[in-house]
Amino acid sequence: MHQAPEIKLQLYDRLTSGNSYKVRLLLSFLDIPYETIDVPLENGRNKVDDAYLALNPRGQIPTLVHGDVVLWGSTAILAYLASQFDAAKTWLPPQPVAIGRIMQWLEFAQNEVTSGLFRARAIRRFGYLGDLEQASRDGIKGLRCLTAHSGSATGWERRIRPSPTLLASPMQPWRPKADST
Ligand SMILES: N[C@@H](CCC(=O)N[C@@H](CS)C(=O)NCC(=O)O)C(=O)O
Repeated sequence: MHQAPEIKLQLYDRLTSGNSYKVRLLLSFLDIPYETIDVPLENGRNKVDDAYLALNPRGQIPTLVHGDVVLWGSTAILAYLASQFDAAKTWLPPQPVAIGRIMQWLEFAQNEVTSGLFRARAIRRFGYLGDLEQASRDGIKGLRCLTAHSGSATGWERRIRPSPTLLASPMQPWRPKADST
């Protein structure tokens, strides 16, 4: 059982944001109470002011505020939440191989998935600038890599770890959404 944090977490996000969804998933798995602050979208970009840019110089979402700790970037936020609130160390196990494997797929999510599935959806649904055909091709390439290799990742998880780890969350946003743009 996880202990609720003494200081309530704030998550700047938006319901349609896949990177925020990763964080909401882990918060929910860890049963951590939090409040959300909606960052509106305007012409395909976040509508942010100087106060928000002081929290997150990239102007992106998600951003997590936990007392004095301010973090942006879904990968960093996932690692923080798992390290800070998962006493059982299930989600981010301390073993070197586990950390390496998890970081490997989190990196994949920030590269192939971002330049492919994420970008294709963002262009089609939110009017991001970019080459939709190239993003779709990159998305398919990423999916092929995921299909070919995630079997070994989950197989590895099953052998070494009986419980899910952070490997479970970074791919989730794009699976249902890849078809629903
Ligand atoms: N690498 C960042 C990417 C964050 C990102 O691209 N966020 C999108 C929403 S999913 C966003 O803020 N888009 C609007 C904008 O950039 O103005 C992460 O993993 O958090």
